[in-house]
Amino acid sequence: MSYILVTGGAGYIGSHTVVELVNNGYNVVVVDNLVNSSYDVIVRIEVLTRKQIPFFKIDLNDHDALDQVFKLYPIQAVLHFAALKAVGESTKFPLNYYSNNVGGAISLLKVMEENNVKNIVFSSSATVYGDATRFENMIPIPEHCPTGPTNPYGETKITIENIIRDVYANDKSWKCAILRYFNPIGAHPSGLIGEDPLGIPNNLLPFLAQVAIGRREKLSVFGSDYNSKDGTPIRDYIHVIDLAKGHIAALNYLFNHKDNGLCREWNLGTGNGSTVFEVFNAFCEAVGKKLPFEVVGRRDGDVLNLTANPKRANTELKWKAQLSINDACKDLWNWTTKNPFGFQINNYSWTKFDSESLTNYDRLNTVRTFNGKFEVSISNHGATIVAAKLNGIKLNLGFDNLKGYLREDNPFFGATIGRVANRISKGDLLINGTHYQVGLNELHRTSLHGGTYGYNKRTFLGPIVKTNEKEKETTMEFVLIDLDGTEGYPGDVETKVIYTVRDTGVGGELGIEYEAKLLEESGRDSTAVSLTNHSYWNIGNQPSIEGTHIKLVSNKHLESNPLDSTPTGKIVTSTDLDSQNSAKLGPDGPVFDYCFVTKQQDKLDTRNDELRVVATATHPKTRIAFTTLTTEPAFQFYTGDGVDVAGVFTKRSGFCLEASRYIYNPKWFIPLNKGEVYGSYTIYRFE
Ligand code: UPG
Repeated sequence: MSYILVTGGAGYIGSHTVVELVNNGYNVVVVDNLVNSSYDVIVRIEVLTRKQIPFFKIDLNDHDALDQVFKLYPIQAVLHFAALKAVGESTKFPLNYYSNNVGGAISLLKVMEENNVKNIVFSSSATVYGDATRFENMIPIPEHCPTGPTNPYGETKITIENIIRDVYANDKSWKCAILRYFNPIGAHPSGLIGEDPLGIPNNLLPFLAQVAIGRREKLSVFGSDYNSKDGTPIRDYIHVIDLAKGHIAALNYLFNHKDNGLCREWNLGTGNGSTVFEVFNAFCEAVGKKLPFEVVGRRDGDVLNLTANPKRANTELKWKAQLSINDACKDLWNWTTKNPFGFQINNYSWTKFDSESLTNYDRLNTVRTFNGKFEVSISNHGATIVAAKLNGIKLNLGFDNLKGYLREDNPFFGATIGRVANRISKGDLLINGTHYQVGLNELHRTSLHGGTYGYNKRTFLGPIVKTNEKEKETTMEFVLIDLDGTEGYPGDVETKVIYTVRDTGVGGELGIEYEAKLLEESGRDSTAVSLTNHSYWNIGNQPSIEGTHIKLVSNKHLESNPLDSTPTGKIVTSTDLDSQNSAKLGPDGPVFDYCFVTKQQDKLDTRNDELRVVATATHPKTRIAFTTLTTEPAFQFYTGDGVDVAGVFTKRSGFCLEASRYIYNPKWFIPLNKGEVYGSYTIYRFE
């Protein structure tokens, strides 16, 4: 297995290229120093591509750290994006630009040479041409146009080009593609990744997007006295997806160039020039309103026309830009409305959850409500609720790190339970007339909580974090692709777990939405899905649940088979609840481990059903009121009598209220068929 190393893969163009690489079957490893980008970009690429992306926070000038990556992964080629890129800033901090861009490139090339990796695609810029209108007949600009950058940023780009040319001149086995980008715009059509400039944007479209979303007052048009049809300068705007595809074309060109090395420059542009007003109008159309602007004086260093002649790339790389400015404006507006503040979310943070791992696949993701009272931490491992706290009081049982969750005696603390929650007698699952043997993991030959390798043991992708200030809520969306045959379950299933941390004024609440679909690719017509969360709650701020008052909405529960706790098919009345359906939990009893039913199980997606209170609990010591609301027809109430986590937790240190489906029985089971959606919504509220 070989890898493409992408430097600056968390940046604007780098991230879109990583997606294209993965879509084209390449394995990718990303290094980025994150000075001008965010790790959340990588998380979103993972969700978008459904693949884990190895990532290293490394500065290219750190030779040894970079070398380590080459030692860990068999690198076949490098796509080098990492650089500082603001023209204006480069004139103020030229040394930073030279040391970061030129120094970083030298360090990278050295490490490549030492590791005998000699394929590179370099991210250059049309800025190397400077003002091409100083020559006759050089618009549209061909690659042979003399270069002559007009700012330190441009100088760094031409210097790196020269270094690469010298490296090749000395060793003709190198294969080097130098790509000169014109003006990249737009975003990924999914709205998951896009440009997220820090501070005040320098470039036209990012600035306009901030005007449209209300972060800036109006656009300043830098001069309307140029010699163009409307007086504004002309640029060759290219959709970032087209640009990303140009890198795949260049990479394939290098790989297909078998006999000897090469070093060659290619322009990546559309060949069409557009004025500032033309782009402005296209964006206003995408937004659906006229945006405010003012014509001001010319900007220093701006030139009349930078339009590419892209013929060399068209013929040699067999690549041609396909998307229009209108496409780019639509995608940019989609990205902006979905992420008004880009990747910056103040009440979200993450730390590594697996301290021994080199990668960041296992993280602990924490969101705090705007009122600061309620905080929830979720791990990628099992999309597990690791900690929930109200005013600093811990409300659930859990461990501090991944190791705890991997313990044999971990009783599913806080985990997402799937593919089918609870027990399946003999692991015999009957779906539309076909029997499936699913993973057995209990003494009495039952399948419990998805078997030995249930959802609780998987690393989920995500979270995609979004915040909605008006609703005072922040969501974390996790995704898992559960492959056909895992633990005996048929079909590839995509499961989304969306946690919402919401401010309720006096306290906070945690919403859990489940959504699952059978993926077409797996070629199966139906499967089984039944999801829940296995949190153990303790609202008394003490080791035991003793003293908790609990009141349930129903006293009817499924009768369970005394041998293996699977349902007999009958519904019976609880003998442990009083006439109000309530109970006071003592040190040893009453013991509950029943699936209480509140309504008929009659649909696969309950999310549009009424969100009903199914249980309330209070504790005299903390006076915390804990309410469970759900759209689901049942919930397992378990007083945790089987908990025995040696040295950490004993029986009755937490209780479970797992909103769910009825425990599996062919009598009432509803399969998930192709094209259908499984869904549910549950809220745990603490006040
Ligand atoms: N413009 C405005 N108002 C703004 C920003 C820009 O009128 O607030 C105009 C600007 O005068 C220019 C056009 O919009 O005519 C495009 O400007 P901008 O988006 O800043 O791009 P360029 O100045 O063309 O530079 C970009 C990159 C640079 C790259 C170059 C290659 O910033 O790194 O080398 O494109 O063409």
